[in-house]
Order: sequence, then C-alpha cells, then structure tokens
Amino acid sequence: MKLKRKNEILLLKLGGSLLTDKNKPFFIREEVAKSTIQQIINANEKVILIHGGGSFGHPLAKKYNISKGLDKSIPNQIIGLTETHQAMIKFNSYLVNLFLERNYPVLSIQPSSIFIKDAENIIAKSIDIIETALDLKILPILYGDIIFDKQGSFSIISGDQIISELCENLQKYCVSKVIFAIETDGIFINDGDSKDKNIKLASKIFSSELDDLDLADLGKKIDVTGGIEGKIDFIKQICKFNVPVQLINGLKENYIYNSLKNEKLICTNIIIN
Ligand code: IP8
Repeated sequence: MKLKRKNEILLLKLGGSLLTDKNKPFFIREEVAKSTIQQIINANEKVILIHGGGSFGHPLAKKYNISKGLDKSIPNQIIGLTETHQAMIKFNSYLVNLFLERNYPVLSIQPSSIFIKDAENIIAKSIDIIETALDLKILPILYGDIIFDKQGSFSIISGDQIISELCENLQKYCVSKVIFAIETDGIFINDGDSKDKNIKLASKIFSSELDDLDLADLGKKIDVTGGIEGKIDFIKQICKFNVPVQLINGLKENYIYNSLKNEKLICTNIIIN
C-alpha cells in the first residue's frame, strides 16, 4: 500500500508587539498590519496564522491577573476575563477584515472554544475544524486568548502555546516551519567577555544549544506570557516535534513574504539536530 504524504503547512505567528504599540492601549500599527497581510496574500502558501495579544490582550490580562487563574480577592476579575477575550476579538476582527477586503478567504477560530485546560495540561480539541478549513483553502487565524480550566478556573493561552499544540496535534497536515515575525531581527546573544560586552544576532542556533544561550537583555515590556525567555521555552517544545523555527523582523520590507517563500534572510534560524 502506498503511504499518503501529509500536506505541508507553515505556521506564522505575528507578534503582538509587531502589530500594535504595546505602550498605547488598543493601538494597531495600521501600516505594518496592512503590509503584513498583503505579503501573506501575495505569498499565497498553505498557512495557519496566529497572532499575539499586543496592546489589546496584555494590559487587561495583567490588570486582572488572568494568567494566574481565579482569584476572588481581585475586584471584577470575571468581567476582566471576558473583557480580555473581547479585546482580542476586536483586534482579530481588524486583521480578518483586512483579508476579506482584499477578497482573501480567512476564518477566525476562537482558541478559547477549541482548547481547554485540565490543571496544567492543555487538551486540544476540534483541531479537525482547522484542518477542514485548510482543506477548503481557507486560511485559519487564531490568536492568544483566555483559556478555561476544567478545575473551575482559567488562564491565558499564548499564541506560542497554540503553535506548540498545533505542531503536536495536527493530523492531516505536517508543519514544515514555524515563523515568528517579531520587531527585531531575531535572537540576540552576548558576544565577548563581561568587560567588553557586545551583542550579536544569532543567525543559526542548533536545537541542542537552546538551553545554553547567553541571551542579550534588550529591555522588558509588558508581557504576561514570558517575553523572549518564555518564547525560547516554546521553541524548545516545537523542536521536539522536529519542526524548524525561524525568527524574522516583520518590519523589514517583504521579510514575511520571503520567509513564506523560503528565501534567504538575515534572521535567526533554529535548526533541528
Ligand atoms: O501575545 C497573549 O498572547 P501572546 C494573549 O501570544 C493575551 O503571548 C490575551 C494576553
């Protein structure tokens, strides 16, 4: 019997700090968003798009401490939970509309409706909804969201977590690469001794080196889901599923298009070894 090859798919995560100004609540960088969406349309590859929370999700999640779960001592936490979700829907709808205005078929899929937690573990459900959309040549769009916990609580599911779940649970499709479009060129590491510290872009990192990176401190922003250290933890998980990862600067001209088309770029490539 001939084995049927799985269809290859790319996962593209658009960072919240790329698409929004994290210092201004609910502020979309419209030119960046429009250029990004146009590049995805131009590339016209089989993609699942995931975007982060940026200045929509993070400030509300932080205000109500959503990632730490139910806490009766926080006033109005439950309304804050629903507001966090709604802020993400608003951000997501803006992006979805950019595609639809350009007649490109996309479908928003609510992560809080297809994932649930049971204490520490995320239980991926209804991944076949995403696969059926892909079969119909629809580009599915997911985003960092709230997630319920069957134990009667909740927390945040980040875009990075969703990517890891997709790498693990997609059945009909096989992820050929995960692309993180961020607002810097990739992962920066310290170079040289402590007296004369310079930083440099790590253009190639083997998956086995991920535990020992001497990360450069590029300053911290409001991020309830862990910043670059948190991202590296998810990259490690993604590598366990044998999927290569690329971090690219989404602000550079045509970088998203070129990455989707597998062109050579100045960026960070994580190679499985
Ligand atoms: O920006 C966080 O997703 P991320 C989503 O991918 C919320 O970490 C709601 C804060």
